[in-house]
Amino acid sequence: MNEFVEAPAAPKEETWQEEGLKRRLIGTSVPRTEDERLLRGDGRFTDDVQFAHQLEMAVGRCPFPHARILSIDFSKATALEGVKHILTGAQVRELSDPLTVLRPVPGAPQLPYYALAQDRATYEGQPVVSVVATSRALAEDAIELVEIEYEPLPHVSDAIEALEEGAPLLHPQSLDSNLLASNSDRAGEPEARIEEADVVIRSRMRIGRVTPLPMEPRGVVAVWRPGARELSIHTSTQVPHLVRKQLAESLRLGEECIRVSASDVGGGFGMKLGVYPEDVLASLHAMALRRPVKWIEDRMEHFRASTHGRESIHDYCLAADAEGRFVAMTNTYTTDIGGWNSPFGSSQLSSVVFTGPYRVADAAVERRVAMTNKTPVGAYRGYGQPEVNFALEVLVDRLARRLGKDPLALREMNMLRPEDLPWTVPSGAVYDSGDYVKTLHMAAEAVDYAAHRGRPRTPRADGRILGIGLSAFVERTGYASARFLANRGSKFGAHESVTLRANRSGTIDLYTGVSSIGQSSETAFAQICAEVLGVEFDAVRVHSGDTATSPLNTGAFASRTLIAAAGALREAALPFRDKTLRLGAWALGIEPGDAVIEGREVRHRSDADKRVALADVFSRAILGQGIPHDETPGLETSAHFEPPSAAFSFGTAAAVVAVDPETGEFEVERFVMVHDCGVAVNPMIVEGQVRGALVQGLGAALGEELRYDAVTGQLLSGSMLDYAVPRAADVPPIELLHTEVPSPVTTFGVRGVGEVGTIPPGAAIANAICDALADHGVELSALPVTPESVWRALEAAKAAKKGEAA
Ligand code: SMO
Repeated sequence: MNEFVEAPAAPKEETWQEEGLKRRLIGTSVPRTEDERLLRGDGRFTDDVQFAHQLEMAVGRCPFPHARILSIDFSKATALEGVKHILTGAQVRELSDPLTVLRPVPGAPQLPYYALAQDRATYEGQPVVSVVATSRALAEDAIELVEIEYEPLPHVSDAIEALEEGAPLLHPQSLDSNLLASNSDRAGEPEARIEEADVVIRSRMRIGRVTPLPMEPRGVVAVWRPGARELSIHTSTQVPHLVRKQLAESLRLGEECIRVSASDVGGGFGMKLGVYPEDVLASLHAMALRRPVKWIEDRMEHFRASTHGRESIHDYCLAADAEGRFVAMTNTYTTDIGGWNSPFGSSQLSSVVFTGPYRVADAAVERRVAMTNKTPVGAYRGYGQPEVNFALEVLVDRLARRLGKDPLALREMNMLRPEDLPWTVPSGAVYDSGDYVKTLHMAAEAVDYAAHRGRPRTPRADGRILGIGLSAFVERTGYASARFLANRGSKFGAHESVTLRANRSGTIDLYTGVSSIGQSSETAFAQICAEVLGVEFDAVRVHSGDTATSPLNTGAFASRTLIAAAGALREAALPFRDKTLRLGAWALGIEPGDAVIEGREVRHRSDADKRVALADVFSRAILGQGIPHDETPGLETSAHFEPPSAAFSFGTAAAVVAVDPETGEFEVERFVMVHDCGVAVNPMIVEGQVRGALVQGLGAALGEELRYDAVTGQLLSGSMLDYAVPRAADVPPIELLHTEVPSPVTTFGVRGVGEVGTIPPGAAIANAICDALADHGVELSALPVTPESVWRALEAAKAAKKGEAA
């Protein structure tokens, strides 16, 4: 059992009544504040930021998966007119320190990942040289003229092979194998239970490598004012304050010298979590040249230069008694982290939720982090949770077939009940609350599961067989306490923070370090703030993602922003409200207890004639005029809030798939998602978040995959021509249903919702296909699921049957 246990779920205080909140805005589909500017083309993305005298950077990248750099000759490039500055690995080493990791893998050494490769590059796409010129095109021309002599070295692309004896070593100076680290968690005696079990299902499940693929690629504009000692960075990031910290470390500057701002961010999905080599390079060039330097990642670069996601191999064991009761579960998994430790490190969430929504007391998990000669893998929406959901939920159906049980009944029998919660899983995480079985039944009902189970699996007129698949999940949203993170070496906290400031126009400025990445935090924060203050929604203006104006915070990831920010908003708004009431009451000559804020006024609770405009009250505070003698001037509050624990969202998805038993072709005819994010602050935003993530989950389930050539180690699907991201017409119809069990560990009972949709699609679809083809004996063990993989599984099943017959 892990010694670092999260705080157990505390009983929820009755926030609503206690504070006289009316639930006027929380729970309402207020139109998004962000849409006005985005739909008018008035968004401001990194490439929209322009400075006078700005120069542009291009990066030369290693074309091999693994190579020694013998020499770099840039004399021809320097001679090109318009070329201003060139950096190579040797200079970078003199001027900066290696990139740091925000969440190091416990037990892993710090690898010397410099912004440019030193003597060796360990993945295709690793930056080797950077050039700044008067235009991007010129900088790219100059890169072509840099002569780099490489000696290609033996490489390893497969994570399992990388851990075998004799595999080429990636970082012999720091590691004597390609195992970066391994960690395990356990509870009870799973091995003994497996010995005694009636049925044991063991399988290797493979999750393909994918790319998060935000619409806006990465980008950075660096401006250095030497006289002011101020480095100003505009960048497309989820975590401005964390990028500032990491840049300070690599550039050997004090944090006070760096300002990081993100305006609109065109999607992050986990990939924009922390500093990348190009951020350091643009800064070094800007500091050397004393001119603004911009770098915008192009789409071809993006496929190699930005972190990938998911690739992992899970060796699961699921043991049950004859009735189908789970008696033990183990998962030993290898996760591929690529050629260097990524800025965010490798996910631990596969280890946290590997037992899913099930009651299993004897369980063990082991994570092995393997290094391969491929682009580093980092966080990607759901970050470890879609991976184990696929593996476990496919095996639950396999167990049902083995036992001749109904997959729905098997799940229901094993699911944790509301009264079992809070429930501590082997990693020490605590599932806070929820009704898992209810979502299972809702999903089954929505797809008419009962009628389907009674029907024989015969082909329809079009030759296709219908199957139904379920996938149930529990998702960690938010983080456990800072104490929990500290014990695992994390370099960030678990809190969120806001500052509220009154304006003389009777409005409120709200400052947050959370950047606006499409999650609609500007709208949701204004809703909560206005709700607590009693003002109108549009009286609150949210200012996002600038380290110079916002209190220190954590950032937008791990479905965590609202989990923590809801508390910070409440704790900043309550004293703000109280002071407004005191000053308003003083102006009206009434008792503060009789004053209320309504719309743009402070009024007497029952005497409508006694009213004063908020603009007047706020002006008094700002000027220090016309306020009680014992009050200080000013009206501004800040709060930092850390929830006692993470909140776990949950739900069930169901897919109806029609499969051709000859060709393996299939179509997802229906896809139902039932989920619970606790109290929905804005149901329309929730729906948008779930749909968006479902599309990413469906993409990874149905065809997206970054494949590397087995011989050359080169990325084969590294462009939009080769990478099968779904288009609108490829997405099956999606039906959404919700339940609303408030979380006892968060303010207002919210749970996170940004990532949940990525989790269940793979297993639901694979299970539906295996259900349709159950009479053929087809089993699936890998993502993505494609007509080819189904056809191969059909052929394998045929061959196995023939073997049995012979
Ligand atoms: S994968 Mo996320 O942005 O924590």
